[in-house]
Amino acid sequence: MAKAKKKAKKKPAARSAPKMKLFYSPIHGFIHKVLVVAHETGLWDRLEFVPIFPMRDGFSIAAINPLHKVPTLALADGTVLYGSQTVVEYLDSLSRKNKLYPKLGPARWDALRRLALADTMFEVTVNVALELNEKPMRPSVFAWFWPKIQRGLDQMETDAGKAKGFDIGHASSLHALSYLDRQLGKGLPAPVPAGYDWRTGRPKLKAWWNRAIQRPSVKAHFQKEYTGDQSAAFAQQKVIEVLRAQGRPPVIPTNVDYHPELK
Ligand SMILES: N[C@@H](CCC(=O)N[C@@H](CS)C(=O)NCC(=O)O)C(=O)O
Repeated sequence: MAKAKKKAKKKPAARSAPKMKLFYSPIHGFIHKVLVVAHETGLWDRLEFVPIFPMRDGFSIAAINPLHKVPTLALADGTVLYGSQTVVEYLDSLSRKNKLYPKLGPARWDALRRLALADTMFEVTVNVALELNEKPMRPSVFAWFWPKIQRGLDQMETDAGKAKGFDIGHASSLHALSYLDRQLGKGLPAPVPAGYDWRTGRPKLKAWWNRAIQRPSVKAHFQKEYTGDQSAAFAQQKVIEVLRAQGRPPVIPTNVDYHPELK
């Protein structure tokens, strides 16, 4: 008699690791370095996205990050990481698929230099954008910061001529250039020329950008409207979950980090 077929043992359902919470600003016309890294490293599905609008009432994350800045990453055990450089390096360290930080050696130092260049250009552009809210605006701010952006763009043009692969410096360059595009699109005062486009006179950087924005890690979020929950209630619930994981009272301070005059 044929042996009775052994009943296939039912495999216990694979327990999926609890997700990390990424508090970030879901501006769709902007290429987020952290999102690019999450996608490139294969960790996208391990993240729960929590939209934060740092200047709006009800969105304070000061209870879990004293700086109240995005991006902020909360791990399942309540550990909180902030500073985009910390967050991206942490994600990269988890990656089994693809690493964006080259191994120790000249390629790593070059990637870190380009990361610093682009991150600082981004921060300079943020300062410029904040100045737009001042009444009156201080012309000295634009005069001081604009040459840094221009020289940074020229360095990016040189770097684009030698670009190989895609590393953390490249992810940050997309972040800085897309944010600059966003601000230029709104119009910036002198000495920024009207209608300025960083692509003019920088053919290598332009060609690199055109190629890089075709990457799935960029297409996954760039120019895509965020469709998830963007409410303050959702953001607060997620901050409370982090506080609980830390064993702290789930209380969110109200009316902090709210600047109605800033956009
Ligand atoms: N150096 C920080 C800068 C982050 C940053 O400036 N984030 C802005 C949003 S683009 C922010 O959260 N601003 C709110 C605030 O400063 O209160 C990083 O790289 O993470």
